Amino acid sequence: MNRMSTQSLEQSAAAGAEPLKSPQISTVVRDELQDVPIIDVHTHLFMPSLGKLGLWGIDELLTYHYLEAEIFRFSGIQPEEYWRLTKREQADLIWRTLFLENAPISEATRGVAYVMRELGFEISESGLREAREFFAQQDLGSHIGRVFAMAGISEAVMTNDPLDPEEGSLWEGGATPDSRFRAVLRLDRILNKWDQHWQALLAKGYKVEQGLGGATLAEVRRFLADWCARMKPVYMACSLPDTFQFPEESVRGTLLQGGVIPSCREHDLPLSLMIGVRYQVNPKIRLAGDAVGKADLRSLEHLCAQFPENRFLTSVLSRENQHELCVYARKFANLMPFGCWWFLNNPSIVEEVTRERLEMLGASFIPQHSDARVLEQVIYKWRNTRRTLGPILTNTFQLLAEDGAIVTRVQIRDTIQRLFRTNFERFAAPAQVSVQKSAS
Ligand code: RAT
Ligand code: ZN
Repeated sequence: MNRMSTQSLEQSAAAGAEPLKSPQISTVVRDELQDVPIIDVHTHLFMPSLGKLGLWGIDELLTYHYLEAEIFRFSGIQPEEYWRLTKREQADLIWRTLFLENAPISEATRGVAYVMRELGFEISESGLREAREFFAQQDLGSHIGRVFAMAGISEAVMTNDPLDPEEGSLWEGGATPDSRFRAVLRLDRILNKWDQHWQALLAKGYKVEQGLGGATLAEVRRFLADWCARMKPVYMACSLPDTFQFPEESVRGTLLQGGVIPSCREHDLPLSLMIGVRYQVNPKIRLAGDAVGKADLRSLEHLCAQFPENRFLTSVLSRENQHELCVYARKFANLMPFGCWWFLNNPSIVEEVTRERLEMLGASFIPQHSDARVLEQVIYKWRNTRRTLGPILTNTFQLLAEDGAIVTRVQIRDTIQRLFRTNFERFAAPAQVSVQKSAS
């Protein structure tokens, strides 16, 4: 329950404007972090009308690829053998090995242990059985509402691939929107795997050529325009390898420059670049088989400088690239760093990266996204983010107070709102935000 509703607005405004003493700051930060309704700016969750694409429940939590990476380290099972098991058998094996025979101390296992506890189940043989019974009884629509409330998020931004045959046809059939979910036009198949996917565009009536000749770029823009109309995305997005370069004489370089970047301008959408994946260094373990590499962020410099009217949301996977990303954000206001992505989403690294960002950028970045693939993961991922960020923000405001500035609840609240909501809202849709402001 939001504490604001229990106080009169005048009282709370007056109370919020009082100078805080240094020891009060940690309580205020903790409360404000608890109250902010977070926009989760990048997930792999799906609204209910996208059917089976949306994963939820204990068997999905246990077979998350972050945990699959760990099962091969703790059990002697070979990948070929693991993939032959049913999902339930895989979940049984992971439960037994990573939770009962070993202490679940990694970030990914500790997260599941927390979700189990929050839902009232033990880490035991019977705990798994009871959790399965519980999930079998849930109605998805209301379960989503409860999970979002437990996580403290108001909206989850999805990852929507128009060329995924299952997903694409659901959208084409008119998937019912859900105000708790926002769409994102994900372009990996087009930008990274054009040779395997250009014919899917051709089959849908877009006159594209494999060699990008003729009207290909205009037709790619028409394809994107049609999907913007259908999905109403909040941004377009692509993950990119550590070897990513821009400008580059390559299919991706040409499609970016002549297709995607102008299309983002035309529809007034940011482009999200997630840079630094070394795809499939171990294909045998499937989704868990990607790794990380340090990227050359001059590509980002060139994009931001060459296209000042475009906006780039950016997450970089390598720890070594984080400082450089902050430096570029200081040079280019059309660059918005976001999240501690994938292998970075561990408290030790989130702490380091967030401190660096606060020191270099103030509150002008988006500290985290969940990347949740299974609904209930938002419960632990956002809890952990709040827990790690509380002391960092407290320290930031305590230093400010020690340096003689007046620190108030209002100031702390505004900062937290910026970090977890308004930086994204403004960056994703600056026109809408200014319309709302002038109307109020
Ligand atoms: O974190 C993950 O789950 C990765 O497998 C990727 O999906 C990554 O987040 C991405 O969006 O490409
Ligand atoms: Zn992701």
